[in-house]
Amino acid sequence: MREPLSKFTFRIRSTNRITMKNSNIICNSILFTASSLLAEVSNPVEDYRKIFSELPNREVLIKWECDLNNDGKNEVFITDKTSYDEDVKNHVVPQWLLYISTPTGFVKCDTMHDGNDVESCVLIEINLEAVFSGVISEMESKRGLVTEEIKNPRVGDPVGIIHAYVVEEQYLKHVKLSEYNPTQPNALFTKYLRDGKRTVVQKIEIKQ
Ligand SMILES: [Ca+2]
Repeated sequence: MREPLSKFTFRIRSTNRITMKNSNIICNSILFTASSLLAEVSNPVEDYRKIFSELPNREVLIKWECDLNNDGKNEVFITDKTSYDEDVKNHVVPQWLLYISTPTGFVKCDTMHDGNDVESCVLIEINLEAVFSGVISEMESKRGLVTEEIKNPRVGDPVGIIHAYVVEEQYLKHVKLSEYNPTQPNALFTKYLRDGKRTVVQKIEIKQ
């Protein structure tokens, strides 16, 4: 089982993404986060490039959108293509920065509530091949997002973890819905993530 909140926080991973260069980017991002808490932004892509200013100017970004808080305006998830490709190559779930829609723009999601814990500097790991966006009965029938990560420990069976997220005002609420052996049937997987149920995510490459 993963350590409880690691997937949502900037973390050091020896196998991917967080190289020395990226560590600097992240430190800068944390500083930026502290100084811009809940500041509204009009353009998430521009804001992402500003935050990760050490990325090359021509770095391709990847974004996808869905309306998590049901206000009729999509939330925006962004990462950079280099990190995304590296994560996919290493069979690691890509990490996304989330921008939550507001009536007049977006706010960067900096906070996640997980039970009694509150995490800041939020990056969310979402496997685009296993996403459901819609009403989640296990989350008080609010609209949100369900996704699954699969862990393959060196010893023992694989572990499937099904996560649910809903947007509460300007923060994210997370609940782990299920942990199971993905070689076996799972009612929540069937309910949200099987063929015909899951949401097909269209990711868009942004070249400048
Ligand atoms: Ca929305």
